[in-house]
Amino acid sequence: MSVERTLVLVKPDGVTRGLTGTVLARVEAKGYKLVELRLVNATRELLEQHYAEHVGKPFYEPLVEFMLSGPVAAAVFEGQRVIEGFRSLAGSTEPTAAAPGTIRGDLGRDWGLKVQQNLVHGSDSAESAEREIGIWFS
Ligand code: DAT
Ligand code: MG
Repeated sequence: MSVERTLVLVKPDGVTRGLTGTVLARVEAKGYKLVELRLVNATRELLEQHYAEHVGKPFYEPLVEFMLSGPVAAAVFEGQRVIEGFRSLAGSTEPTAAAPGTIRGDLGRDWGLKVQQNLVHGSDSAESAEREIGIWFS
């Protein structure tokens, strides 16, 4: 069985709040291997590809604007079942509801904005991971 890879993004809220190292350290501490890392000022074109599944949703434009608001730390982590494992470590989408002990639950909150600022992105399937790694590391 080949070792799985996932795309992890520390979103602009995480980078701006100085939490990049904390987030990456938590993923490393769980045991996953960091295999790619770069700081990116995303373009609208890149984000339109990355968030294609969300086009037309009410939070889509606020989400793109948020992701353009500052640098993003893009990383690839590797390990058995890392896609599922990172999603579990990240916690649920809404930081208010995300369980304590998760990245979003411990470090995030609702700021009353049109888009949830929840610190991290993680690929949700092997197909998404392959597609997203190609977008951020081409
Ligand atoms: P996830 O990042 O947990 O995979 P998603 O892919 O459904 O969540 O949505 C992408 C991002 O958009 C998410 O991290 C935060 C924001 N978002 C999702 N649903 C939202 C909603 N109903 N209201 C505001 N922001 C939302
Ligand atoms: Mg998603």
